[in-house]
Amino acid sequence: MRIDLLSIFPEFFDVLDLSLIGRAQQDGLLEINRIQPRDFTTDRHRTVDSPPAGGGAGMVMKPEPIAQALEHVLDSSAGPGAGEIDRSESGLSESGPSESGPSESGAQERPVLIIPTPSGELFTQRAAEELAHRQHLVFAAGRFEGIDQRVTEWAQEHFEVRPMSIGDYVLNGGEAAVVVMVEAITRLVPGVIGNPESLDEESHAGDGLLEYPVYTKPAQWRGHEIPQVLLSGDHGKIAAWRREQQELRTRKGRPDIWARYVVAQERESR
Ligand code: 6GU
Repeated sequence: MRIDLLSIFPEFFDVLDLSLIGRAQQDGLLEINRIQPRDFTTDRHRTVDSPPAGGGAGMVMKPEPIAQALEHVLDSSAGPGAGEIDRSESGLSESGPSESGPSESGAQERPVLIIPTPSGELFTQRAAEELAHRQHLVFAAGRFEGIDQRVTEWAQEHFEVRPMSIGDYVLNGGEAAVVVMVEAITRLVPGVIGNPESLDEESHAGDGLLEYPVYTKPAQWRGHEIPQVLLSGDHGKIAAWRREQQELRTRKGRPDIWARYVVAQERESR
């Protein structure tokens, strides 16, 4: 998987060189590039921002440096023989494993351009799973009050554009959200995580329930005990207890997820 990260603070993404994602880059499973939009300015101050049209507080990111940075990404992703931009329909519908990789014609699928913004579609585990199947992701992080809206319109000619939010709160810029999304997506890419079975049991995976509590030795610790069932060796009982804990946690902590789960269960039993 190739990932390009546009930001006026490219060092923000140095954390992606650590741990599992760093290892995956070394192993050639991931290629992560950082692009500085200031490198595509022509004035002495390398200006990337300008006051909002119509007035108001703060500054807006100018469209041209970002568009040129994105064109640079497109130029460097055009494979051998790819003389022009692929305008095929690939990637317009929900993506899946069948749509990833070069299409039957040999044409490259359109890259996905994710624009982090609190006004975007909510980034969920489902979105992460979908994006983990794609060949090429580009993230364009804005600072200030955001990026000139015309970048989003223009970019649709070349990318599958997805404005996305990681939750209902406001960050100073898109960079922290990009780190969150890249981590959630890349850990689903085959080979990035050593033991893929651990992915099945996590919160928000499969049926959407929160994960069960975990314990390790010693059996007694500062007056707190491991639940007896986990020491019983009875795998059926252990599985039932874990399921019960998942349901308890979800019902108490996330009534929104619980309501969806109950509806899905009722539908299944009909
Ligand atoms: Cl993706 N960007 C910014 N700036 N703030 C956010 C966000 C993204 N998601 C939630 N808050």
